[in-house]
Amino acid sequence: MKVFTTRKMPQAGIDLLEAEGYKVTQWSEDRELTQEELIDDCKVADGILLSGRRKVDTAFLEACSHLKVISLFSVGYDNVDVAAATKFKIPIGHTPDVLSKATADTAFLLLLATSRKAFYHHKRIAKGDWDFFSPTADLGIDIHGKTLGVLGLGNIGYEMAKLCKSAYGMNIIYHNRSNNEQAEKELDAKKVSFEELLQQSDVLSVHANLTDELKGIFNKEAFAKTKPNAIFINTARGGIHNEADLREALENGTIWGAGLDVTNPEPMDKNNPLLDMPNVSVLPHIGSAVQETRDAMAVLAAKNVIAAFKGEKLVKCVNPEVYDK
Ligand code: 8YV
Repeated sequence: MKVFTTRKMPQAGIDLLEAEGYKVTQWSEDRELTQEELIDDCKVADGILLSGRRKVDTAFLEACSHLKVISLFSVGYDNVDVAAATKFKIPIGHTPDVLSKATADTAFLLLLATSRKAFYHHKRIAKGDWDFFSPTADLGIDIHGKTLGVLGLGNIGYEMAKLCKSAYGMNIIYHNRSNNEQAEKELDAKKVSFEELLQQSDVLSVHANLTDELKGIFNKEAFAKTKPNAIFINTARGGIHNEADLREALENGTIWGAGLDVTNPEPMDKNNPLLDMPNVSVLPHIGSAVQETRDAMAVLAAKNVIAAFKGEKLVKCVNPEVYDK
Protein backbone atom coordinates (compact mmCIF):
# COMPACT_ATOMS: atom_id res chain seq x y z
CA MET A 1 0.00 0.00 0.00
CA LYS A 2 1.21 3.50 -0.80
CA VAL A 3 0.54 6.57 1.32
CA PHE A 4 1.23 10.14 0.20
CA THR A 5 1.53 13.00 2.72
CA THR A 6 1.04 16.58 1.54
CA ARG A 7 3.50 17.94 4.10
CA LYS A 8 6.33 16.52 6.15
CA MET A 9 4.51 14.79 8.99
CA PRO A 10 5.63 14.05 12.57
CA GLN A 11 7.66 10.85 12.59
CA ALA A 12 5.35 9.20 15.16
CA GLY A 13 2.67 8.81 12.47
CA ILE A 14 5.09 7.79 9.72
CA ASP A 15 6.59 5.09 11.97
CA LEU A 16 3.15 3.55 12.48
CA LEU A 17 2.47 3.44 8.74
CA GLU A 18 5.89 2.00 7.94
CA ALA A 19 5.53 -0.63 10.68
CA GLU A 20 2.55 -1.93 8.68
CA GLY A 21 4.81 -2.23 5.63
CA TYR A 22 3.23 0.67 3.73
CA LYS A 23 5.38 2.82 1.46
CA VAL A 24 5.15 6.46 2.57
CA THR A 25 6.09 9.30 0.23
CA GLN A 26 6.13 12.78 1.76
CA TRP A 27 5.88 16.13 0.01
CA SER A 28 9.21 17.59 1.06
CA GLU A 29 9.41 20.99 -0.63
CA ASP A 30 9.26 24.19 1.41
CA ARG A 31 6.12 25.33 -0.36
CA GLU A 32 2.57 24.10 -0.44
CA LEU A 33 1.95 21.72 -3.33
CA THR A 34 -0.43 22.88 -6.05
CA GLN A 35 -3.81 21.27 -6.68
CA GLU A 36 -2.38 19.70 -9.87
CA GLU A 37 0.58 18.27 -7.97
CA LEU A 38 -1.80 16.91 -5.33
CA ILE A 39 -3.78 15.08 -8.00
CA ASP A 40 -0.62 13.77 -9.70
CA ASP A 41 0.77 12.38 -6.44
CA CYS A 42 -2.55 10.90 -5.36
CA LYS A 43 -3.00 9.07 -8.67
CA VAL A 44 -0.29 6.66 -7.56
CA ALA A 45 -1.31 6.39 -3.89
CA ASP A 46 -3.84 4.23 -2.03
CA GLY A 47 -4.28 6.70 0.80
CA ILE A 48 -3.31 10.28 1.65
CA LEU A 49 -2.53 12.22 4.78
CA LEU A 50 -3.77 15.66 3.87
CA SER A 51 -2.63 18.84 5.57
CA GLY A 52 -3.00 22.32 4.16
CA ARG A 53 -5.27 24.37 1.98
CA ARG A 54 -5.65 22.06 -1.02
CA LYS A 55 -9.16 20.95 -1.84
CA VAL A 56 -10.86 17.60 -2.03
CA ASP A 57 -13.52 18.44 -4.59
CA THR A 58 -15.30 16.55 -7.35
CA ALA A 59 -12.44 17.10 -9.84
CA PHE A 60 -9.97 15.64 -7.34
CA LEU A 61 -12.27 12.73 -6.48
CA GLU A 62 -12.88 11.91 -10.14
CA ALA A 63 -9.13 11.80 -10.78
CA CYS A 64 -8.41 9.77 -7.62
CA SER A 65 -11.52 7.64 -7.09
CA HIS A 66 -9.30 4.61 -6.37
CA LEU A 67 -8.19 6.13 -3.02
CA LYS A 68 -9.20 3.98 -0.05
CA VAL A 69 -8.98 6.83 2.44
CA ILE A 70 -8.38 10.55 2.76
CA SER A 71 -6.96 11.12 6.22
CA LEU A 72 -6.91 14.76 7.29
CA PHE A 73 -4.20 16.06 9.59
CA SER A 74 -6.71 18.48 11.17
CA VAL A 75 -10.02 18.50 12.96
CA GLY A 76 -11.44 20.99 10.43
CA TYR A 77 -12.66 19.59 7.11
CA ASP A 78 -13.92 22.69 5.32
CA ASN A 79 -11.51 21.96 2.43
CA VAL A 80 -13.35 18.71 1.71
CA ASP A 81 -16.57 18.24 -0.23
CA VAL A 82 -17.83 15.60 2.21
CA ALA A 83 -21.00 14.74 0.25
CA ALA A 84 -18.94 14.16 -2.90
CA ALA A 85 -16.42 11.96 -1.03
CA THR A 86 -19.31 9.91 0.35
CA LYS A 87 -20.70 9.52 -3.17
CA PHE A 88 -17.28 8.22 -4.27
CA LYS A 89 -17.38 5.90 -1.20
CA ILE A 90 -14.17 7.37 0.20
CA PRO A 91 -14.02 7.68 3.99
CA ILE A 92 -12.60 10.95 5.34
CA GLY A 93 -10.63 10.75 8.58
CA HIS A 94 -9.80 13.69 10.85
CA THR A 95 -8.11 14.40 14.18
CA PRO A 96 -10.53 15.76 16.79
CA ASP A 97 -10.02 15.67 20.60
CA VAL A 98 -6.22 15.30 20.59
CA LEU A 99 -5.78 18.98 19.68
CA SER A 100 -8.52 20.50 21.83
CA LYS A 101 -6.33 21.63 24.73
CA ALA A 102 -3.54 23.03 22.56
CA THR A 103 -5.99 25.00 20.43
CA ALA A 104 -7.84 26.33 23.48
CA ASP A 105 -4.46 27.36 24.92
CA THR A 106 -3.84 29.36 21.75
CA ALA A 107 -7.22 31.09 22.11
CA PHE A 108 -6.44 31.90 25.74
CA LEU A 109 -2.96 33.14 24.81
CA LEU A 110 -4.50 35.46 22.20
CA LEU A 111 -7.04 36.68 24.73
CA LEU A 112 -4.40 37.62 27.30
CA ALA A 113 -2.03 39.03 24.68
CA THR A 114 -4.80 41.17 23.19
CA SER A 115 -6.27 42.35 26.49
CA ARG A 116 -2.79 43.55 27.57
CA LYS A 117 -1.58 44.64 24.10
CA ALA A 118 1.38 42.33 24.56
CA PHE A 119 2.44 42.04 20.90
CA TYR A 120 2.30 45.82 20.52
CA HIS A 121 4.52 46.37 23.56
CA HIS A 122 6.98 43.77 22.30
CA LYS A 123 7.19 45.59 18.94
CA ARG A 124 7.60 48.94 20.77
CA ILE A 125 10.61 47.68 22.70
CA ALA A 126 12.14 46.27 19.53
CA LYS A 127 11.89 49.78 18.05
CA GLY A 128 13.73 51.28 21.07
CA ASP A 129 10.59 52.93 22.40
CA TRP A 130 10.88 52.33 26.18
CA ASP A 131 11.94 55.69 27.56
CA PHE A 132 8.84 56.78 29.20
CA PHE A 133 6.41 55.37 31.74
CA SER A 134 2.88 56.68 31.49
CA PRO A 135 0.21 55.77 34.04
CA THR A 136 -2.48 56.43 31.44
CA ALA A 137 -1.19 55.36 28.02
CA ASP A 138 -1.58 52.02 26.27
CA LEU A 139 -3.67 50.43 28.99
CA GLY A 140 -5.24 47.02 28.63
CA ILE A 141 -8.58 45.60 29.71
CA ASP A 142 -9.09 43.39 32.76
CA ILE A 143 -10.89 40.16 31.83
CA HIS A 144 -11.41 38.77 35.38
CA GLY A 145 -15.06 37.98 36.03
CA LYS A 146 -16.16 39.11 32.57
CA THR A 147 -18.41 37.17 30.20
CA LEU A 148 -16.99 34.77 27.63
CA GLY A 149 -19.27 34.05 24.66
CA VAL A 150 -18.35 30.95 22.71
CA LEU A 151 -19.55 30.33 19.16
CA GLY A 152 -19.39 26.55 18.75
CA LEU A 153 -19.12 24.87 22.14
CA GLY A 154 -17.60 21.55 21.10
CA ASN A 155 -14.45 20.07 22.59
CA ILE A 156 -12.16 23.04 21.87
CA GLY A 157 -14.75 25.60 22.98
CA TYR A 158 -15.26 23.59 26.16
CA GLU A 159 -11.53 23.68 26.95
CA MET A 160 -11.42 27.45 26.34
CA ALA A 161 -14.47 27.96 28.57
CA LYS A 162 -12.86 25.82 31.28
CA LEU A 163 -9.67 27.90 31.20
CA CYS A 164 -11.60 31.18 31.36
CA LYS A 165 -13.86 29.94 34.16
CA SER A 166 -11.20 28.34 36.34
CA ALA A 167 -8.43 30.92 35.90
CA TYR A 168 -10.47 34.13 35.59
CA GLY A 169 -13.87 33.33 37.11
CA MET A 170 -15.51 34.24 33.84
CA ASN A 171 -19.20 33.77 33.20
CA ILE A 172 -19.81 31.46 30.19
CA ILE A 173 -22.48 31.83 27.51
CA TYR A 174 -22.53 29.97 24.21
CA HIS A 175 -24.29 29.66 20.90
CA ASN A 176 -24.46 26.22 19.37
CA ARG A 177 -26.84 24.04 17.40
CA SER A 178 -27.05 21.48 20.21
CA ASN A 179 -26.96 21.89 23.98
CA ASN A 180 -23.66 21.18 25.71
CA GLU A 181 -24.91 19.55 28.89
CA GLN A 182 -21.44 18.98 30.30
CA ALA A 183 -20.62 22.70 30.01
CA GLU A 184 -23.98 23.65 31.49
CA LYS A 185 -23.45 21.33 34.46
CA GLU A 186 -19.75 21.85 35.11
CA LEU A 187 -19.20 25.44 33.99
CA ASP A 188 -22.69 26.83 34.52
CA ALA A 189 -22.66 27.76 30.83
CA LYS A 190 -25.86 29.19 29.35
CA LYS A 191 -27.04 28.68 25.78
CA VAL A 192 -28.12 31.92 24.10
CA SER A 193 -29.11 33.13 20.64
CA PHE A 194 -26.39 34.53 18.35
CA GLU A 195 -27.83 37.99 18.93
CA GLU A 196 -27.57 37.60 22.72
CA LEU A 197 -24.06 36.23 22.36
CA LEU A 198 -23.04 39.40 20.51
CA GLN A 199 -24.78 41.72 22.96
CA GLN A 200 -23.68 40.12 26.23
CA SER A 201 -20.10 38.94 25.62
CA ASP A 202 -16.99 40.80 26.77
CA VAL A 203 -14.95 38.19 24.95
CA LEU A 204 -16.23 36.44 21.83
CA SER A 205 -14.33 33.27 20.98
CA VAL A 206 -14.95 31.26 17.82
CA HIS A 207 -14.58 27.46 18.00
CA ALA A 208 -16.91 26.32 15.24
CA ASN A 209 -16.41 24.46 11.98
CA LEU A 210 -16.56 26.64 8.91
CA THR A 211 -19.93 25.83 7.32
CA ASP A 212 -21.91 27.76 4.69
CA GLU A 213 -24.16 28.99 7.49
CA LEU A 214 -21.24 30.45 9.46
CA LYS A 215 -19.29 31.92 6.53
CA GLY A 216 -18.71 35.61 7.36
CA ILE A 217 -21.20 35.52 10.25
CA PHE A 218 -19.00 37.99 12.13
CA ASN A 219 -19.65 40.86 9.74
CA LYS A 220 -20.47 44.57 9.98
CA GLU A 221 -24.00 43.89 11.28
CA ALA A 222 -22.72 41.48 13.92
CA PHE A 223 -19.93 43.77 15.16
CA ALA A 224 -22.45 46.62 15.40
CA LYS A 225 -24.23 44.63 18.12
CA THR A 226 -21.15 43.88 20.26
CA LYS A 227 -20.06 45.77 23.36
CA PRO A 228 -17.53 48.50 22.53
CA ASN A 229 -15.00 46.93 24.91
CA ALA A 230 -15.45 43.43 23.47
CA ILE A 231 -12.49 41.32 22.36
CA PHE A 232 -12.94 39.02 19.36
CA ILE A 233 -10.88 35.81 19.27
CA ASN A 234 -10.80 33.41 16.32
CA THR A 235 -8.76 30.19 16.37
CA ALA A 236 -11.19 28.25 14.15
CA ARG A 237 -11.29 29.43 10.54
CA GLY A 238 -10.72 32.90 9.08
CA GLY A 239 -13.77 32.50 6.83
CA ILE A 240 -16.04 32.89 9.88
CA HIS A 241 -15.24 36.59 10.16
CA ASN A 242 -15.24 39.24 7.47
CA GLU A 243 -11.78 40.73 7.79
CA ALA A 244 -12.61 44.14 6.27
CA ASP A 245 -15.61 44.49 8.60
CA LEU A 246 -13.51 43.45 11.58
CA ARG A 247 -10.90 46.05 10.70
CA GLU A 248 -13.54 48.74 10.35
CA ALA A 249 -15.10 47.75 13.69
CA LEU A 250 -11.68 48.01 15.36
CA GLU A 251 -10.95 51.37 13.72
CA ASN A 252 -14.36 52.78 14.71
CA GLY A 253 -14.14 51.46 18.26
CA THR A 254 -17.23 49.29 17.68
CA ILE A 255 -15.11 46.53 19.16
CA TRP A 256 -12.04 46.90 21.41
CA GLY A 257 -9.60 44.25 20.22
CA ALA A 258 -9.02 41.06 18.26
CA GLY A 259 -6.81 38.00 18.54
CA LEU A 260 -6.55 35.90 15.40
CA ASP A 261 -4.84 32.58 14.84
CA VAL A 262 -6.71 32.26 11.57
CA THR A 263 -7.09 34.91 8.90
CA ASN A 264 -8.87 35.38 5.62
CA PRO A 265 -7.00 34.77 3.41
CA GLU A 266 -4.09 32.78 4.80
CA PRO A 267 -1.29 33.64 4.83
CA MET A 268 -2.05 37.22 5.91
CA ASP A 269 -0.34 39.88 3.80
CA LYS A 270 2.55 41.47 5.69
CA ASN A 271 1.16 44.93 4.91
CA ASN A 272 -2.26 44.16 6.41
CA PRO A 273 -3.17 47.17 8.62
CA LEU A 274 -4.40 44.80 11.35
CA LEU A 275 -0.76 44.02 12.06
CA ASP A 276 -0.13 47.65 13.10
CA MET A 277 -3.03 47.92 15.52
CA PRO A 278 -2.06 47.87 19.20
CA ASN A 279 -5.21 45.98 20.18
CA VAL A 280 -4.71 43.22 17.63
CA SER A 281 -2.66 40.03 18.04
CA VAL A 282 -2.13 37.76 15.05
CA LEU A 283 -0.55 34.30 14.94
CA PRO A 284 0.12 32.22 11.81
CA HIS A 285 -2.39 29.39 12.43
CA ILE A 286 -0.42 27.67 15.21
CA GLY A 287 -3.43 26.45 17.20
CA SER A 288 -2.26 22.86 17.47
CA ALA A 289 1.46 23.55 17.10
CA VAL A 290 3.03 21.82 20.08
CA GLN A 291 5.11 18.68 19.65
CA GLU A 292 2.91 16.44 21.80
CA THR A 293 -0.27 17.47 20.00
CA ARG A 294 1.20 17.24 16.51
CA ASP A 295 2.54 13.75 17.36
CA ALA A 296 -0.92 12.72 18.61
CA MET A 297 -2.54 14.13 15.45
CA ALA A 298 -0.08 12.21 13.25
CA VAL A 299 -0.71 8.98 15.16
CA LEU A 300 -4.49 9.39 14.89
CA ALA A 301 -4.25 10.29 11.19
CA ALA A 302 -2.05 7.20 10.62
CA LYS A 303 -4.51 5.00 12.55
CA ASN A 304 -7.30 6.22 10.29
CA VAL A 305 -5.27 5.13 7.24
CA ILE A 306 -4.43 1.75 8.76
CA ALA A 307 -8.08 1.11 9.66
CA ALA A 308 -9.17 1.88 6.09
CA PHE A 309 -6.49 -0.35 4.54
CA LYS A 310 -7.60 -3.20 6.82
CA GLY A 311 -11.19 -2.74 5.74
CA GLU A 312 -12.23 -1.39 9.15
CA LYS A 313 -14.13 1.76 10.08
CA LEU A 314 -11.93 4.79 10.68
CA VAL A 315 -11.16 5.71 14.29
CA LYS A 316 -12.46 9.25 13.67
CA CYS A 317 -14.55 9.58 10.55
CA VAL A 318 -16.12 12.75 9.14
CA ASN A 319 -18.57 10.82 6.92
CA PRO A 320 -19.58 7.60 8.74
CA GLU A 321 -22.55 7.43 6.35
CA VAL A 322 -20.04 6.10 3.81
CA TYR A 323 -20.38 2.74 5.56
CA ASP A 324 -24.14 2.63 4.96
CA LYS A 325 -23.64 2.44 1.23
C1 8YV B 1 -3.89 22.32 12.01
C2 8YV B 1 -6.34 23.04 12.30
O1 8YV B 1 -2.72 22.78 12.61
O2 8YV B 1 -7.07 20.96 13.08
C3 8YV B 1 -7.35 21.96 12.41
O3 8YV B 1 -8.45 22.09 11.83
O4 8YV B 1 -6.63 24.06 11.78
C4 8YV B 1 -4.98 22.86 12.87
O5 8YV B 1 -4.98 22.01 13.95
C5 8YV B 1 -3.80 22.70 10.61
O6 8YV B 1 -4.96 22.45 9.92
C6 8YV B 1 -2.63 21.94 9.99
O7 8YV B 1 -3.04 20.84 9.24
